[in-house]
Amino acid sequence: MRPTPHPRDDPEAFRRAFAAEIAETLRRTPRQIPSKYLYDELGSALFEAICRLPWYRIARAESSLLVRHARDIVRSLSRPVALAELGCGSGEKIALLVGAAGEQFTAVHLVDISEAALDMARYRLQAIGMRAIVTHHLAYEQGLTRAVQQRPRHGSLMVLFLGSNIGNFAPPVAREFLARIRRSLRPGDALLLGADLIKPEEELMLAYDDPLQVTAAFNRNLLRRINDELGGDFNLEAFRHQVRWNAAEQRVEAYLVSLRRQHVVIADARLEFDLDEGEAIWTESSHKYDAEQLLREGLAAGFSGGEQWIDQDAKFALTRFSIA
Ligand code: AVI
Repeated sequence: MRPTPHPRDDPEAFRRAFAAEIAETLRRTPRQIPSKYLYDELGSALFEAICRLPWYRIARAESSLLVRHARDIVRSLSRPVALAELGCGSGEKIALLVGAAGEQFTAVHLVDISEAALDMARYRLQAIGMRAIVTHHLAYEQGLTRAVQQRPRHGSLMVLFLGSNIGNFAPPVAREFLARIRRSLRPGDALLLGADLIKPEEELMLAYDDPLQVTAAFNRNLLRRINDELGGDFNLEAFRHQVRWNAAEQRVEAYLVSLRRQHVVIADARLEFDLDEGEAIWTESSHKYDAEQLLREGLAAGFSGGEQWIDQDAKFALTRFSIA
């Protein structure tokens, strides 16, 4: 995966990469917009709101597992322990783990593409007395490389990849990503993976098509973003948010469905196309796993074993993969 330049580092390069990518994905059948573009400033705020919705249980289930099992999660790691979270966001989860583990961590590496998120995460960890905090304003893989290069010479490193972010990767990409993490670690290290599990379709529909329509706004914001940043002329009112459970692929798929026949122009992507009434643009996939399947994925990626903590009610699993 080639990383997209970050808008703050080089806005022009980011705009060009964004335009080129959607010019290609919107020509596919079905038309698509990559889900990574959901997270501009407004999209990230809407996602934070989603995490507080009663129907979207991932964030709350994961936080309570982290607090409840923090000591067990770190117990078998070789001392001293350093942590590295890929996609730390505002640092809420790593701070919960650090606070509940009753452990002095040698360093905490925070990786995120949002500088604002990194500032917030640093502040949160400092507030609970953590001193050795290293921030990496980078995409996951580059941040992982940097954290591994700077890890303390002794002891272990536990990488955290939480929030079911793994679910937004297509399975082959997820597999390669786990293997990539494994290759950067050494015996005694671990990966803590948070992943949402398969659950009844009605629960998934409520989680991804909530009655307050926050998720619909999060999805439609993609079109607003394309209009603002790439000279698009999407009429936001002419699209509705739709989610489908694809049982064969074990994923929730999100779409923006055109409510009528319409013509769309995206000036900066040099793209014009017609949408039929009912035609859908595919914007996101959230893959759901089986708990045993997660363990198998970890073994296939080269980890030697996995221990799991599961919220059976919310159906969410934390898995710590180890390396013997
Ligand atoms: C960030 N990611 C794991 C979320 C998910 O569940 O796929 C994004 C999301 N999309 C709609 N609601 C939440």
